[in-house]
This record gives sequence, structure tokens and C-alpha cells, in this order.
Amino acid sequence: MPIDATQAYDDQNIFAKILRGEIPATRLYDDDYAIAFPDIAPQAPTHILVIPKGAYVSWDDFSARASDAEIAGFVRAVGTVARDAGLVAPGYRLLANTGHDSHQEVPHLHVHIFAGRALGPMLA
Ligand code: IU
Repeated sequence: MPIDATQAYDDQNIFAKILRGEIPATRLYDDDYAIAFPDIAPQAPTHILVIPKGAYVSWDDFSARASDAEIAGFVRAVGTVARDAGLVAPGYRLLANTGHDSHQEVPHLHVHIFAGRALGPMLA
């Protein structure tokens, strides 16, 4: 079910549990600001999720409330994950669904990294 982007943060969401280590995930990256792990249902040959360590529901929540250090750290982490995965030369796509109409399902901000094939002009 898509979420309401204005909802309060729910610390029982699945990505909060991954962050706390209560649910296993293969950490491709881990620093003070972010972790990255493979999407459980990949929609491209490479499909990685990058999430901030702070408790933010969505891109809207993050961009409104996060500190400059958190925002810089998260943006740098997304770039580093893609670079370390060798995605810069072939290219990659970033996506951050926000709220109901985007079909955001997990209420903890996540940026999707899609790569590994020609992705076409845009996702629908
Ligand atoms: P969305 O932007 O909220 O629609 O994307 C959520 C993604 O989280 C989606 O691609 C799921 O396959 C992915 N995911 C996951 O990787 N691990 C999980 O345990 C769950 C969802 I639930």
C-alpha cells in the first residue's frame, strides 16, 4: 500500500528494522549517514537502495528536517555507492518515491539506484 508522505515516522518500518540489525540485509555500504543494500525485488540488473541513518519518512521530510551534515553525507553516500559499484561509466538512474501517487511503500526515505541495462527515457 502506498504511504501518506505527511505521516509521522514509524520506527517499526522494515528499513528501521534493517538499520537496527533486527532484520538481515547485505550492507553494500555503511557510514555515519547512510547504508546501502540490494533491493529484495530488483527491477533492473543492478537495483540498490540507499537510506539515511536518521528517522525520515520521505524525501520531503528529509529535505525539510535533516541537518546540512546529514544531507551532505547522504548525497555523498549515494554517489559513492554508485561509483564503487562501477556504475558511472555505463550510467545509472536515481529515484526517490515520495508519498501516495509515487507509490512509495516503505515509510523511511530510500533512494533507488537502477543500472545494468539501457533504462530508456523515463520510468512511467
Ligand atoms: P518504494 O519506493 O517504497 O516503492 O520502494 C520500496 C522498495 O523496497 C521496493 O523496491 C521493494 O522491493 C524494496 N524492499 C526491500 O528491498 N526489502 C524489503 O524487505 C521490502 C521492500 I518490504
